[in-house]
Amino acid sequence: MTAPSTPGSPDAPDAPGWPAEFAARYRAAGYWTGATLGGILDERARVRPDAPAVVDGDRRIGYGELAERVSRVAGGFAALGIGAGDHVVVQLPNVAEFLETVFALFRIGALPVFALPSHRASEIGYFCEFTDAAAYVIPDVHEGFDHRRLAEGLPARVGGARHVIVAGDPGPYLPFDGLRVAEPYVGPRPAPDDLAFLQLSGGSTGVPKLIPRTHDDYLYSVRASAEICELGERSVYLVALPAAHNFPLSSPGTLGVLYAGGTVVLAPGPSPEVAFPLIEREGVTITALVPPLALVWLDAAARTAHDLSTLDVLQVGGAKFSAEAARRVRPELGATLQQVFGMAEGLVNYTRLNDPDELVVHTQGRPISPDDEIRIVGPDGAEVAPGETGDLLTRGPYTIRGYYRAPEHNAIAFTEDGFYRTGDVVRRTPEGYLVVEGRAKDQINRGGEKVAAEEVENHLLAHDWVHDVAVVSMPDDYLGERTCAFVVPSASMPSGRRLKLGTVKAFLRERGLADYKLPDRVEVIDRFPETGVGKVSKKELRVVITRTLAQRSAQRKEN
Ligand code: OOB
Repeated sequence: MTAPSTPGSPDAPDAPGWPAEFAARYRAAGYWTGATLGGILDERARVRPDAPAVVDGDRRIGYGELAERVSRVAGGFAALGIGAGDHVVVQLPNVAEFLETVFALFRIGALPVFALPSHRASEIGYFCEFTDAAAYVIPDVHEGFDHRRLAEGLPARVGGARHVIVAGDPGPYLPFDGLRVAEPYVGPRPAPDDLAFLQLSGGSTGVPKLIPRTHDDYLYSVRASAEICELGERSVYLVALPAAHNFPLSSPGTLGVLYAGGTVVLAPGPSPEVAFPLIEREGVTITALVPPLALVWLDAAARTAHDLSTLDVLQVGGAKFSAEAARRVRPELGATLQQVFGMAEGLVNYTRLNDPDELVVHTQGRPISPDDEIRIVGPDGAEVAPGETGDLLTRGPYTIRGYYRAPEHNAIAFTEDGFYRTGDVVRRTPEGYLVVEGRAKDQINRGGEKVAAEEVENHLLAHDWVHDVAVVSMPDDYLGERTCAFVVPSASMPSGRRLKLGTVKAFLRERGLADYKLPDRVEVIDRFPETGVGKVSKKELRVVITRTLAQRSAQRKEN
């Protein structure tokens, strides 16, 4: 065993790094260049200060102005006592303050913990507590939800978020604008091998896992992604998905576009009604969607009066995009499709822009880096024959070696020699492209939104009427998969009563679970089918629910 490298961060023991020999190799190969994510902006602000960096509604911010703002916001955070190595839970939608916050934290070496706007008290409370967050940054009201209300419970409950900072009307909290009045920050910068932020894992466990990424490793994936997507100063990227997600953040996303000197257009939502006018107005050249949204866009494109002709590239990823839908992209949207199969833990695969249609339609791309090591293994852990399907394991210059503060889980999720067990079932084509065939992890991929079955099950077990529960995926034409909760009722359930979907949802909402994790269906069952070794057979439950849905839909057609 070689000793892990020890990034300069005080958090290093919590976040296993790359062994020194690998780190040396990645540096020698020119992947890790010794720069930091904050440097992306500084460089552009120096070279082309007047070039447009960000568009948020009527707000247009050039590179020079963005860098200036970031420096002041960094000063504002520092004035609150937030410094290098501190964690800040960032739950902002697609607004300029998201970028200001993130770059300000990069500047001082504090770590954003990326939450999604849809997260609620259960998730946010956990992030604050687990990371001992020094601050929590939120919008006032977003999509009808008052985030200040969510913050109300936090400090008392978790004692973690010591400062709540609000973009918009602050209520009793600190106004984001108050950060801006500070003197520009002049303190030391983080080191390239320091942790840069914690990203959220889709996960398959009872509590979400946090992904520690360093400046060196993430910047490599951003730079290489920008090159693969041929980004340049003329690129205009529409952020339609939630900005904090790894796909729109770095594949190549916001960071890739800023690295290339292009323009980031922030869309308040991903619907065609919002996005199409922005594409026309701003001359958007590239954007990223999950498969269900891509379908909605394809349908809407046929009817739209908006000019979408500037759109060169449509990236689709996060969940499997069907070949039938993939084939429609060029004729119906006039854009080149790029399939993206990535994960916040690291590995990202892209189809390349000049690949033949066959590869673009039928595969999920190939890895970014020549040093992304891919192993496809069978149940015995041995590599399968070329072209056969198996579990995907990976190791490389931007794939983590362990989750944040999770030694026990890491022992399962990574092999001894540092390969990450992705939980994806894939095969590799003769050209070296991956095709995603399924999933081995206990997760529901609800149109790109990941739901860890165990997390939902744990919450449901707290319901009086629930004796046991198993959460599984069920097929869905639109989202690909939805969530079905099979429940074995407890003796406390009054006879003649039923556990209704509405009741279950209300219960989980009350417990502060994000909406996308709530089951779409509840099936009551006397006992669970079991595997040979007496475990709940989720495979069998998926067969049961698939059959039930097929019968229902046949009945509907008959009537
Ligand atoms: C992206 O990242 P996560 O962390 O939300 O989810 C990763 C998981 C993968 O392990 C896989 O199960 C699934 O999402 N997935 C796909 C896929 N892209 C992701 N499954 C089938 N086909 C695809 N094209 O989802 C993500 C991160 C960076 C770039 C793109 C997506």
